[in-house]
Amino acid sequence: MIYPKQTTTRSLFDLNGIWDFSRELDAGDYTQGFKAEKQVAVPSSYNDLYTEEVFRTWDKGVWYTRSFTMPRLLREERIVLRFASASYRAAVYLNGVRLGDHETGYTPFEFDITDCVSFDQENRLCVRLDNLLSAETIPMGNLQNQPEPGQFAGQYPDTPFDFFPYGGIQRPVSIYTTSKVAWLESVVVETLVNGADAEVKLAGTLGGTAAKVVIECEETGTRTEAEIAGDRFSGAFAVSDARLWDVKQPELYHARIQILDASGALLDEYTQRFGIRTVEVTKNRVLLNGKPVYLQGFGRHEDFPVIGKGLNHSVNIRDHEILHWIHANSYRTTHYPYSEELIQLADEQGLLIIGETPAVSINFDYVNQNTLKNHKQVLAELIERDRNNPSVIMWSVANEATTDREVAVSYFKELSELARSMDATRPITMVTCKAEKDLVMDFFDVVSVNLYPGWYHLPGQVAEAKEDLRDTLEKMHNAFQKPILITEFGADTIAGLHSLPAEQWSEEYQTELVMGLIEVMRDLDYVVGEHLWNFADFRTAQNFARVGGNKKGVFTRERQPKMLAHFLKKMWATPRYTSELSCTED
Ligand code: BDP
Repeated sequence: MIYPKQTTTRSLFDLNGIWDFSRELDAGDYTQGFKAEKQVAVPSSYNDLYTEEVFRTWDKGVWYTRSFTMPRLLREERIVLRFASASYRAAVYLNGVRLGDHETGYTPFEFDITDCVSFDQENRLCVRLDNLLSAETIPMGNLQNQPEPGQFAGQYPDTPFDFFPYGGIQRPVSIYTTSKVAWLESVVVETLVNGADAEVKLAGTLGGTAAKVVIECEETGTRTEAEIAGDRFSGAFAVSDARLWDVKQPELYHARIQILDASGALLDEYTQRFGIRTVEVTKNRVLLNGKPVYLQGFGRHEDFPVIGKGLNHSVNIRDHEILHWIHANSYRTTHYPYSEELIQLADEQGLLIIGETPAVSINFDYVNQNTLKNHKQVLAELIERDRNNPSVIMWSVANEATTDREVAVSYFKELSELARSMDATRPITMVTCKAEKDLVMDFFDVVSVNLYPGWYHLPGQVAEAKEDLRDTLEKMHNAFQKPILITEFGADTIAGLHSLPAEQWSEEYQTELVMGLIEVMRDLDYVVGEHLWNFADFRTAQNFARVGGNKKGVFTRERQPKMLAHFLKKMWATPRYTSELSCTED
């Protein structure tokens, strides 16, 4: 699947805006339309739009509907309906016909509606969603509030993770058209750097019957004819004096793919953007284009007042703006794939992304074959979606699974093999909370770890927390002999709460603890980065340990800095490795 675009051969229009909405309150037929309870915005989470509690935590069936008309001039085209995501489980009906289903909430899916869309009358689109998490869903939920200690027991709604389980059509819905004769289905761009030059390989799949595929590189002017074998095509071209993509100079290239018929007439045209860069991991460094880069940044959430996890371009722009202001160079898409538009912004603005699946808090007391099946599917969908984005430098297969149990070993072996078989160009990681007791780190290139000394243990004791951190990291390094990325550490902090001496929840404590822990990390050569938890405060499920959400943000939920932000900005202004300076000055 490719990102939907308007091109010289493709039309694109969106179905965003106001839809009708109802909870599924009875066994009646909702597939051809229904009496609306409410109106709803697309894209948006529905949970925080209304005033009644019952809508906020409703995870059973909900229905979305709207109508649309198709312009007759598109009658001869192939028509595709695309959802960038729908949380968690979707069933889609067009004019009463079930088009199909999708499970997991953060990856795109689409349906060819050429045969059931009408050009003579209004079309009725109905979508059933439910957000019922279980032992088999990714992420898990409704474990009878018995996740293991530390996995947020006793919350409402009942999830083993703390962020609010928002639901709804949270990303755009669109219709795009292609020729019926032949079209581009998918494309993978891989680049190989040889000295100053690069080789660019494109491979993909075609729909319909194409006679010829031509690939043109806009920047170099190269034009090559691809080979076609069945529904697959492949081609390659060279770029001399390649301009490498990096954080300060995010150079992008464009491959125009043209699909022609036997007479040479253009059937489909699509431009795929890509970057040329390498990522490698050595025993104590992450290398971008052969030069060490220390990852400084955050774990975060797609989360904002009212819209929940709904795509909002203004919030995306603001987030990247303040990431640059504070001199962050990277973030992890905790704990699920973020919008395609945000990853594209990272490509354009030079931020390094660790792309994570929605597998947060997998608990092996509950895992079964379906959990693994769904986990594999969503990992594959993430890699397929974001593999052409140069900003994505690593895949994170999961966050905080109970990986201190033997049963976790074969499970993560399979997942790591899947990731490597799909993408040999990026390192992979898995984020542990089991420190040196983790049993699955053999399968991963970078050891990522979440550690909360000074918060969940050793509260209020910064000096002891620093010693504890050093001790844990040394044990982990002895056990795994791999580079370690600290993917989470921090302290809940109420903006505006001050205390001298520093005490938990105050801005002084967050600053003192975080800066102290970073001092330890920077003293250990095998630590390859510091990602704070969290970029901004975010909404959580209800729980006695959360006051109006998770407050570990360095920024408030409204994206204003807490005191710590100014200290980080000062420290992060100077790259950790001197070679990073040359990396950006080349
Ligand atoms: C970690 C989780 C993260 C939580 C964080 C916290 O990975 O999702 O929000 O703890 O407790 O365990 O703040």
